[in-house]
Amino acid sequence: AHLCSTASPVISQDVQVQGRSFPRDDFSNVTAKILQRVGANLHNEPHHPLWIIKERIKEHFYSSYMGRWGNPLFSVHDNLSPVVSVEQNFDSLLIPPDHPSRKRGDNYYINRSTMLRAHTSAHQRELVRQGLDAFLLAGDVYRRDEIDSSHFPVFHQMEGVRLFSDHELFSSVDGGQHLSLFEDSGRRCGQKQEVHSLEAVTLLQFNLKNTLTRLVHALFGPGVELRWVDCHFPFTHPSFELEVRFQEQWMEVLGCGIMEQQILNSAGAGHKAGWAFGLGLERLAMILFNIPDIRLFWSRDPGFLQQFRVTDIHQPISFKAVSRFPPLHNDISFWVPDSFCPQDFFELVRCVGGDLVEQVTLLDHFTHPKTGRRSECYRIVYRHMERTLTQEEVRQTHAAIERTAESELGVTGRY
Ligand code: FA5
Ligand code: MG
Repeated sequence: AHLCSTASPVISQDVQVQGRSFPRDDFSNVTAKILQRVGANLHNEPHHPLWIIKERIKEHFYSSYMGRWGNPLFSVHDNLSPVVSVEQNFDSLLIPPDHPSRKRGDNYYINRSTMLRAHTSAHQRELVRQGLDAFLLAGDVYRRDEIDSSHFPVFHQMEGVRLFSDHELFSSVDGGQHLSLFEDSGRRCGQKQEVHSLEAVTLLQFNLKNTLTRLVHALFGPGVELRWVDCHFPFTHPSFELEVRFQEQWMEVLGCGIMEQQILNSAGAGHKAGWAFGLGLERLAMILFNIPDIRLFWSRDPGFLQQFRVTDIHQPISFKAVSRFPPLHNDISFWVPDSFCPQDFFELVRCVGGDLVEQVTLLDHFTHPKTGRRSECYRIVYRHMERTLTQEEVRQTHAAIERTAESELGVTGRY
């Protein structure tokens, strides 16, 4: 009877998404709550803060990068369906079969072969295959992630890709006509892939970081503090993350890197090399408009949305940081079965607690020395975005979470 079948999906019915029907199997874990958000396309809703940030990024790229005929260099795509094949989301990006990012617990699978995309990178190969050399792609993405003020199971990313031929990359360099993107006897190392020349990677990386630094300065002004962090993605090498200082903390806003050549080869662009990035639109909008909680992007409250009704996207938005209503918290501890995974519990909390839940954190865990049984304790922080919650409301929701965790996840309460 419950909307949220995390542990035991109903095997009988098909999964319906966007008027299409998919057979359910043992991998299906997408919930009705999540499916309701498919098609909301907040990034395409005029005046929504995610739309404004998308439009500002588009404008920046349109006005800063011209093609040979004075046309915008980057084409923009924002209407690709979030329903993708598992092959697109992972294999096409060289993500190995046993890679942790494929875990059923971390993704929304429609079934074993189809899923809600976990990142906009899922479309890199198809757009390169279409012959595009420079594009931006915005869309909704879905992850069973942790729960806090900067993570939400549905969020929005913008992907950017730019490819260069030998000539395009080296023509502006003195003596560049003698340089080449590729090198025969190269070796993979921290700096580069085996097939790339060091000159090519140096210029590509400079172009990538310069492009993104200019974007961040265009969005936030020259005073913004940012830093580059080395990291790893299976589809780029070398790879970096960009962090921006926000409310006394470093907030990760994007991942990027030099595209793995094998992806370009398989997309029919083997004579070019390029970079890619994927940025979080919510994260940038939170910094720009000083929005304290990621759930606010789903608010239908006119008091919130009204503030973004500007006639020109560049008009400064005097967003009054919404006054936050006080939080209430309540802890829950239980014995967990061996099959237990925290993401299943997070999903259940999302289903039962809805948008009242601001954060779930693991407070404590221990293993009984004699029985070997494992116990975990989570703190759930409740806060309504538009009013003060009552103790009674929280108590009822919390009790419902306890009951559902017992019946659906097989945990034994210690309350
Ligand atoms: C990726 O998704 C890579 N596809 C990015 C990429 C693209 C790398 C192209 C290289 C080349 P990551 O999982 O770090 O990486 O997510 C990218 C950004 O999405 C993050 O920096 C963050 O801004 C945002 N993000 C990630 N998870 C969430 C979430 N649960 N809620 C809101 N924003 C999120
Ligand atoms: Mg990351």
